[in-house]
Formats: sequence, structure tokens, C-alpha cells
Amino acid sequence: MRYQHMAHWGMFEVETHDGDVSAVHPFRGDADPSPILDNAVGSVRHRSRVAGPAVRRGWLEHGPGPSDRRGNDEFVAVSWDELTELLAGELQRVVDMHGNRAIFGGSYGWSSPGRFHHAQSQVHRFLKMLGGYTRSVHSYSLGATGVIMPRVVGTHWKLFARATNWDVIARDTDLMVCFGGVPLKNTAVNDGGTSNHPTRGALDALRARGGTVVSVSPLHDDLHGAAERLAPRPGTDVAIMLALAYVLATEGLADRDFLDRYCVGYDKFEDYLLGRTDGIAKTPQWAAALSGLPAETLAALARRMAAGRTLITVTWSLQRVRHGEQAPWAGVTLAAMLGQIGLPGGGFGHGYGSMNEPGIAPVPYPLPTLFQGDNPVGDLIPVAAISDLLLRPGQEYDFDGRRLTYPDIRLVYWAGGNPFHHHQDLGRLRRALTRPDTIVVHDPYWTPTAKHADIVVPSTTSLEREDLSCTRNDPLLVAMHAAAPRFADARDDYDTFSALAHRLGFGDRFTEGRTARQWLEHLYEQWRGFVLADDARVESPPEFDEFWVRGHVRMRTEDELTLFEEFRADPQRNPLRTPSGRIEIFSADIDGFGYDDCTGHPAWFEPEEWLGGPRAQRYPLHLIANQPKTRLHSQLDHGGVSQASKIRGREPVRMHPDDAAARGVADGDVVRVFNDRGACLAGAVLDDGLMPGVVQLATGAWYDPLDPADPGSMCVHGNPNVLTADVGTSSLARGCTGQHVLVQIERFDGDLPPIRAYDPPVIRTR
Ligand code: PGD
Repeated sequence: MRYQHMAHWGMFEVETHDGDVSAVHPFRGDADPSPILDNAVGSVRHRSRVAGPAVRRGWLEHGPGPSDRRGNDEFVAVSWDELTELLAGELQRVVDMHGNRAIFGGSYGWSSPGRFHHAQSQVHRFLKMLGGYTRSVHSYSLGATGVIMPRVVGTHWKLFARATNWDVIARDTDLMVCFGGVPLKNTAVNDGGTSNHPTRGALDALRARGGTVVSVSPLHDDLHGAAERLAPRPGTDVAIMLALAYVLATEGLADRDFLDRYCVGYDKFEDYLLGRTDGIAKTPQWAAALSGLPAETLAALARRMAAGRTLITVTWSLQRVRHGEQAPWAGVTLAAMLGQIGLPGGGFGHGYGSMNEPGIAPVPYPLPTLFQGDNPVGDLIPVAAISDLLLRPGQEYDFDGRRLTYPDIRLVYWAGGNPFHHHQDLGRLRRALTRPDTIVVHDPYWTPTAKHADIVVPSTTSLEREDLSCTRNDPLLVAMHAAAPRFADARDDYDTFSALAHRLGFGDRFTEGRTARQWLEHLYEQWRGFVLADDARVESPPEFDEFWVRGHVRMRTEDELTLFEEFRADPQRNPLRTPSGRIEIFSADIDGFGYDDCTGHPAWFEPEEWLGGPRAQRYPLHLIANQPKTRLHSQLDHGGVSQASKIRGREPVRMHPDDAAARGVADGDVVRVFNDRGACLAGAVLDDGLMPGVVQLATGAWYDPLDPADPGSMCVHGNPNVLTADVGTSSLARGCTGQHVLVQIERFDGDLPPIRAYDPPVIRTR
């Protein structure tokens, strides 16, 4: 028997044996399925599963309150009735004594696909009905972009959802200049799932037609296959873009008509570019000194860009650094100077190679998502300010032109995310997590976040439940069939919240009288109405029962899409949603905020963590902490594909052979990666595809402190977020900056500590 299912990394069929996944078969319609599908084998009954409700002993015995025992205490197994009683009572206490704003329910994280059981939708809907919660805005993926791009081009999500299609690029682009490359490993993944992976094929088709791809990245494998590779010093892409813009401006290659008709503020930017405002002309020579790339190469590239149909792309990773607002802003500005925005195969793209979605044709229908309602509480934080929120109650801070105050948080509620994966400076996060009265975590696994909770709620994995899967850029609506029985005493998050809601007096409102299966039918029928009303639909969706047996329905897609083509065709009728209706190369609003770390036009700001600054004297290696290729984030780190990449159980750190030799490190050695914030062990992999001075350690190894009592303890497993700085991109967006950090590396000759990351904590019965 095979069961059809969906993961964030693709559609597949599952074979099971003894209640667990024994084999995985990719969907036949997928052109390039992801190898990480195999991580699902053995994942349902893995020893790291949370088998039943558990409460931290200190919390159970002493009641709610700040505690430094979190992450270093044993748990007590409780029944579901006890859990419901304790948790409902604690929520009520916090609401009565401190108000709903004392609950932090941001609960950031990817959880698993499926539109109904989506953990964030469930927790947010529940907390809204409870009276609201302090929320988080934007994402770790796109913290800077989410704030800067609406101010520059009036949107951020349309840049991906309505990106120029891969088919158009393969057909029309002459030159694709990719800042950050187009890393295929990231296109394995799509938030909500995907039925096809077209990126590899599209790039191959572009090259077969005679198009050229230029990859600007310190990592050779950020682009597969034939490409011109420019390896700059990390963090200098904006300087490179400015130098390219300088050549266009000074050699008469900028499209003045486009800049006049479709943009505002070019002249102010040009004053900066040419050095009229700060005395520094942003010449190729100037950028060469910063980036290490030859000035002639940059000048020649600029001229080639102006000579044909050119697409400039910027990966999301380039905005996950200090001053991350600048790279996408400078990229749009450069594309505007070429005058090809809105033309097939030309202009700007953001996120090709960051996730599967950009470049895939969108569907024109609303998705069958769970309506969450309004949040009666107005307090918010930018998502990556979690430690500041907990450590600085009452303190004011800047965000996107506003002055906000951190509320005093008493209860933290997390379902479907892993802050010990996603947040920076984990030592600081651990100190922050000592402050609240109560931390609640729903997760199928004993992640490090679950181990730091007071109340741990065992969730099912998506494989144990039925759901609907679809995303805004995939033609299929998919029936996700349950493949395995529920593990031990795990429950769907929906059932947990239903029980809590009943205990708190709003159960009927929360469930609307529906079982989970009835919710799926309800969401499907609503969605079916939209499709049936569309005369141009490609397929008529059948009634639910037939759909469920058939497995999927194909939707119409908007093919041949070019980003901003309507705006180009008629900027008066189709203005951008910016104050001017045009592309804001200069933003009077941002200028008016008076921030010194994000001014009115794109500019070069020297970061703290880069090889050209004073900090590199102490920590001379630039670590790129990017997305892993063997799993999604921290999910299924214990799976076979992820484990096969580890070196003596540690996450691999890639180093240039010269850097390794200078430290007496051989391939396969365990090394200590450190700076003044923390340290971790990792396994050395020598690779001359990295530029010297650059090392790479992916995120996602489960945090595993040598001494769980010590917040500053070394992670023995290789989580780079013990090293990264907990500092926002700028006063404007305060986005995550985890992608870059300076470190030193030495061979580790001590006794190798065991990996305990996947072991459950001590759990006693009463
Ligand atoms: P995941 O590992 O996906 O990481 O951070 P995120 O928190 O999303 O965590 C999801 C959790 O949900 C897992 O623990 C999983 O078990 C759980 N889960 C799955 N299904 C369910 C369910 O049905 N119910 C419940 N309750 N739980 C479920 C990702 C974040 O990390 C992102 S998006 C980015 S882009 C960032 N990138 C970087 C980076 O580039 N560099 C650094 N240094 N750090 C980063 N962190 C960010």
C-alpha cells in the first residue's frame, strides 16, 4: 500500500512498515525531485519523538515564574486531562493578571505543509479567540526585504509569487547576473510543498539556447553547471552593484527615459554614486578594493549587461546580513538603470534559488486556508527581536519608521517552530528564555526548543494525519493521505486546541462543530466554488469524496508572466503601491526617518562581520551560515540523508585546503569553530570551491550544549547560531542577520563528547 503525501520539499508516495515510513517514492510528474525526501524514512517512530504530554519538574513543583533550569531540568509525564487543565489554567491566569499582550504567540516557524493542520494557523486562531497576543511580523527568510521592498516597489511577496516565469527566462534572457548564484539545494524546498522542481532544467535550457549565467558568490556550488563565476569577498555585493551602476551612469549606458518615466529619485542616487555627496566615487576601482574582484572585470560586465536582455537576480541570503535592505534595493536600482524591468527575460528577480516558488507560474484562485480572525492585541515585534523582547520589557526601539515598546511577556507559546534553530546568538536566547513565567511548546520531536519549555505538547507529524496541500505557485491541489497511525500519545494540534478552547469556554466557536475531516471537506468545497466560477479552468474539480480518492486536481496557471509587465505597459493605470506609484530609488519616507544605518537611497555600509574590517584581525575566517542541502532547516536532522553528511556525528564545515593546512586541519578532522559569542564542534571537509578565508557551516544541526547548565556552553554538534550576532539588519527592518559571521577555527584534539541532541530529556512518572 502506498500513501500520497506532501512535504515542504516535494510530493511523494510513502510505503510503511510497522507504523513507520519504510520507503519514499517521488511524484512521477516532478522533473527534479529532492533527495531529502528520504529523510522521512524512520521518522515517525524515531526515538526523539515526544511520546506524551510532559511538564518540567521545576514548573510543576514551584509554579510559573522565571527559571534558569530551562534546558537543564527533568520532565514529568502527565495525562492529557492534566495537561489541558494546567495549560488552560495558566493561560487564564496570565490573561487575568497581565492581559493578553503578556502572551507572546508569534510562534515563528515552518512546521509542516497542509493547509488545515498548519501549526501557525492553528495556534494563532486559538490565541485570537482567547483575546489576542503579542505577535511577530515578517520572517527570518525575508526580514529586510519584507520592509524595504514595499517601500521601493510597493510589494515584497509579488516579487516571488509573480516573478518572471522560468520558461520566459529560458527563452528570452541573454545574460543572467546572479548575486548569490542560484543554489539548487534551496529550490528543493517550498513553503507549503511543491509538485515540481523546474530550476535545473530552466538554467540548462537557457544555456543550451546560448544564454550566459554569471554567478557572484564566494561559494562555487551556488550555481550548478557552466557559468562565469565571480568570487567576491563576502558581504560586498552592494559595492559591486554600485560599481556596475557607476559604469552605466558614466558611459551613457543608463536608460534615462525609463528612469524618468518609471522611477523617482535617480538624481539623488547618482549624486551619491558619482561621489558628489560623500566625496567617494563608486568606481570599479573602489569596488575592487572592497570586493577583491578586478576593476576591469566589473567594468566589462556592466557593458555586457547593457548590450542585451539582462536579468539581475539577488538571492534572499544577501538580505539576511547587516544592512540587508541594501542588496535588493541596489539590485532593483541597477535593473532600473538598464531599463528592462517589465520586459520578458530582463529586469530584476529576487529569490531565484532561494526557494522553489520564484519563476513558477501562479494560480489565480484563493487557497483553501483556515481563516484565523483578527487579533485584538496590537503589540508586535519584528520576528528576529525575540531575545530583545524578553530581555528588555518596557524599552523603546525603532522599527520601520515607528517607535515601539517591548511589552512585558509572561507566557511564550510556540507551535511549529524551532528558535534554537532559527535565532542568532543562542547563549543570549537561553538567557532571554529564563525570564518568562511559562514557555509552552507543541512539537512532534524533542527539539532543543521543546527541551527549554515548561509545558511540552506532543504533536503528530503530517504523516499521521489527513490534510490538503497547495501553494500559490503550484498547479496541483493535493490530498495528503495519512500514512501512519498516531505515534504513542501524540495528538493533532487541532485536537489540543479544541480541548483547551472547550475548557476555556469558546470550544464551539473554535471547532464550529467540525471534525478535522469535516474541516477539509469545508475548505475544499469553498475553494471548489472559486474554480467552478472560472470559465477558463483546465479541470473541473470533483466533489470531495472523488477528489480524495483521485488524489489531486490540476488548476489553471498564469503562464508567460513577466514581473511588473503591467506597470511597464501603463504606469498611470497600474501604478506601484509606493508613495509615488513608481520605483523609489530615493525614498523620501525612509530619508525622513533619519536612520544612520538605512538612508534614503541604496548605499554601501561597511558591516561589522566581514574580512575587510578590524574584527577580522581576531576572527580571520568569514563563516557563511546558509541553508543546508541535506534537510530543511532543522527538520529531520536525524534522517538518513542528513546523517550521512555528518563527520563523526558533527555537522560538516567546509574550508579551503589552504585555510585548513594553515591550522593543521585534515579532511575529516573535528574542529572547534569559535568567536567571542560561543563555540561549536564541526567536521572539516576540504573544498577548493570556496574562496580562501571563507568557510561554510549550514544551519540546522540540533543545538547540543556540552554543559546544559551553562548558557554559553559549546555546542558539540555544529549549530552555527551559537556564533552569529543577535543584531538586526538596521533600524528600518531589524531583519535576521544570521547568514554571515567572523570566526576562528582550530583542530579539536580533546575527547569527543557524545551527541545527545536527539535523546529525549529525563521523563519521570509521578
Ligand atoms: P524548522 O526547523 O523548520 O525551523 O526556522 P524554523 O523555526 O522554521 O522548525 C519547524 C519545527 O516545526 C520543527 O521543529 C518541526 O518538528 C515542527 N513541526 C513540524 N510539523 C509540525 C506540526 O504539525 N505541529 C507542530 N506543533 N510542530 C511541527 C527557519 C528559519 O531559520 C528560516 S525560515 C530562515 S530563512 C533563517 N535562516 C538562517 C540563516 O540563513 N542563517 C542562520 N544563521 N540562521 C537562520 N535561521 C532562520
